[in-house]
Amino acid sequence: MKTALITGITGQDGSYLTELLLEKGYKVYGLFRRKSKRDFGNVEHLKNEIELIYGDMTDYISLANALKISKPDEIYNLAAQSFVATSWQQPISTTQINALGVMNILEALRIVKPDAKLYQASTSEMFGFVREIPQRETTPFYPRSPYGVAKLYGHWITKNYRESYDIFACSGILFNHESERRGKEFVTRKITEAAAKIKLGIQEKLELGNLDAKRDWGHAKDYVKAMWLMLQQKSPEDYVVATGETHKVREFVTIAFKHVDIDIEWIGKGIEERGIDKKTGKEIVKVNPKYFRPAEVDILLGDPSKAEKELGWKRKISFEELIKRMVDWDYKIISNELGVGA
Ligand code: NDP
Ligand code: GDR
Repeated sequence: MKTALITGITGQDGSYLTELLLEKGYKVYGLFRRKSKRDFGNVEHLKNEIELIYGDMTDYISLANALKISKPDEIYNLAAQSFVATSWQQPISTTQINALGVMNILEALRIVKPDAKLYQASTSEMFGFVREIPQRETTPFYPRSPYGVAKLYGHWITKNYRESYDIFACSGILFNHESERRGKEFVTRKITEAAAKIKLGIQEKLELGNLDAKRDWGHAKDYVKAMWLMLQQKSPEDYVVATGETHKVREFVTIAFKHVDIDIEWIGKGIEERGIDKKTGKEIVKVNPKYFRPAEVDILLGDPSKAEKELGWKRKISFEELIKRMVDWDYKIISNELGVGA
């Protein structure tokens, strides 16, 4: 039986990865932060099948201890302050977690369990300002947020430890992946939740920032398979994981509302742009500049050919199916809360 330690186990990806590893017969340990209100996040339904160890990415001792207890064959370092917008409000803690946190886990691995394999959660945010489209493993980096800059440190220090100490450490450069378990501050979940609430008559309007931002969106369930595959290879390498399709935020909104039978007509430009319900003439989407970012990543579009060729990875869930699943989920849970059934 193989053993894995997952940092960030309570997050979106941590929960899908836990399900995958349990299915494969792994013993799964997770790093768990102390909170004033005990909350298992996305692994509430799995808490009896896993072992949780208290720790924090900024606390080296706790990581060394977690490795000592779990003796993992594989470490998946998914823990991060993962919301880009917050990285301007909390630049120092974001850097401590997303950059130095990676150094901490690498040092813990090197000292306590040097034969463990490590997966580092790198991101397409490292590409940032457009240098090449589509973006691939060789595209130059130009991050555009404290989050992206900190993640780039994590990416390079992982590569450096691999080259310095001959350890098995690799990074997956994952493009945006979403799901029914996505945090509600991220644009996709904010949209699908609003579509359900507006349809059910408990929300008037959805306020968004940059509707022209383009993202390469996949489903998290597909993406955690790529993480596992990377650690099953003979030698550690970095891979882009993406769908190879890009869509504007506006398009995501149109499809999500269409799924609850609301046809949107877009009128106006820039901060005056509005989304109108064609049937009722009511304004349901509005731009609010408070959601604009100090520096934006305009377009992300990944080229997953290396992962497809070398890992045999392929995404299964399409863009439309992703939106449908998220809207259906939000509609169901909100209807249940309202007691109107779904
Ligand atoms: P989530 O925000 O859903 O989960 C983040 C996890 O990190 C949570 O379990 C959180 O724990 C934990 N965490 C945060 N800070 C600390 C800390 N100081 N010490 C220990 N744990 C901490 O993120 P996702 O699941 O979406 O993403 C997983 C990883 O992949 C992240 O590193 C993210 O940056 C990266 N990534 C994500 C992409 C995406 O589109 N989802 C794309 C590319 C990369 P708690 O519950 O206690 O808050
Ligand atoms: P992102 O995800 O920054 O790409 O990072 P997010 O969903 O927050 O933003 C995507 C794009 O939508 C635009 N946008 C809005 N975003 C939010 N959150 N709220 C809004 O109201 C809104 N309106 C427009 C944003 O400006 C942006 O262009 C995610 C995270 O999971 C990171 O951890 C990960 O590394 C990257 O994806 C790849």
